[in-house]
Amino acid sequence: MQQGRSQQLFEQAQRVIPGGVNSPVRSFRAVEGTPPFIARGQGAWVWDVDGNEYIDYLGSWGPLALGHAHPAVVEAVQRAAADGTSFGAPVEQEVELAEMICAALPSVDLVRLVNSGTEACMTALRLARAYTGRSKIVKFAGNYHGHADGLLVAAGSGALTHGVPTSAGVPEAYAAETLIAAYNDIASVEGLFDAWPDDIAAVIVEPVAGNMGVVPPAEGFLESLRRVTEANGALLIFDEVITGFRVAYGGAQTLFGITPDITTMGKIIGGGLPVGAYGGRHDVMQQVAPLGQMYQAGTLSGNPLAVAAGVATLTELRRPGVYEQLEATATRLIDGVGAAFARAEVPSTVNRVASMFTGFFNPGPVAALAQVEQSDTAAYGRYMHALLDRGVYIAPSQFEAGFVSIAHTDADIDRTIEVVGDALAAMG
Ligand code: HOZ
Repeated sequence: MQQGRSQQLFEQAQRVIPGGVNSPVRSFRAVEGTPPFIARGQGAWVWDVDGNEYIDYLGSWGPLALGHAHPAVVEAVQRAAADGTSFGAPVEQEVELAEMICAALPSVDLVRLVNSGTEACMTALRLARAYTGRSKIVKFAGNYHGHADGLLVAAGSGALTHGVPTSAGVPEAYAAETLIAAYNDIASVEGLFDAWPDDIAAVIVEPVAGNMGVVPPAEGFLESLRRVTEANGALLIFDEVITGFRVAYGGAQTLFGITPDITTMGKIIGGGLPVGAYGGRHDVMQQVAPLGQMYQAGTLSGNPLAVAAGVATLTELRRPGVYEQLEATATRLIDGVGAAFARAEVPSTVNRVASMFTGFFNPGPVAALAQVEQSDTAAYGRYMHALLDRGVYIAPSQFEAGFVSIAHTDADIDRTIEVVGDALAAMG
């Protein structure tokens, strides 16, 4: 695989951007090597600046359920751009996107659009604190809700990958407001409520963990969270930044039949442009300025290009048969990859929920962070590079999710399975 131009750009980038990247997980530090600089994408494929082509399972970390450069999204963005890129004033299409979100998510009566999942989660905490008058938050070790101070405590994703689950620069007093529970362990949550019965404003959870690799919720875990939060006067926040419109059109709350108090979103609702959102019940959302006293604002919130991409994406996703297609594609992939690992006699566990998945170098089961952390990350790194060399792009970290889109064809999947077999054989 040629990497001359990527190598040159990476060196150039490191002179002006910390680590040469604008988000740490892109740096390839966990798997070593040079990240390919991507020149373009089409459907399920991306091409780098050296002309290498890859079948893409990163999907920009989740937003691209339609694949790259879907014609409906491209046309919507081009049309919006021609009319002006930002006004700092209401536009018609933000109403349309908000209506689509409220119609899809049973728990959301009102929704506020922001610019990223980080912003959505950060604000959801402030909202829960404003609503309850309490200060503490419960989060789960290995869950990741973006990089706001109170959420970078025992965090997953890049924070886990790069060994800084609790970031430097977060004041101790502030981190102390974040209580840590164990994912899929309801007793750990109950213990925190026993210790701080009147202080916990909310429990925030990834209903399907995606940021320590995919870990599905254990049977009854989400139901128990709903019960325990309600019994203790705390709010339940579902971080559906990854799962929203991904595991079902109505997100994980529809898939599992749970009604959270607040939902955060991002990724798919922006169709690949920067969008986040938080929403919930009327009485909770009444706290948000200008209706209430909880302040949150943004120059580019509800940006016309971003909401146009979001509306186009959701319009495509709500067509009949789309989620069945995603399910079939993901099943074909995971069955084939699982068989290749079995043939190669490499101990592995593949966790999958709908079109999101992670293959762990771990005999399993992988149902908790402690088990995730027992995975062979060095083997993952070798595997990831062996795939990359053969034209398949997966996340450059064991602790992330992979995604299929409606653009992945059976031929793409079969090619991938063949490549996985070759890669495992080459690894020895
Ligand atoms: N939530 C994404 C990773 N799991 C964000 C990607 C990034 O950190 O760049």
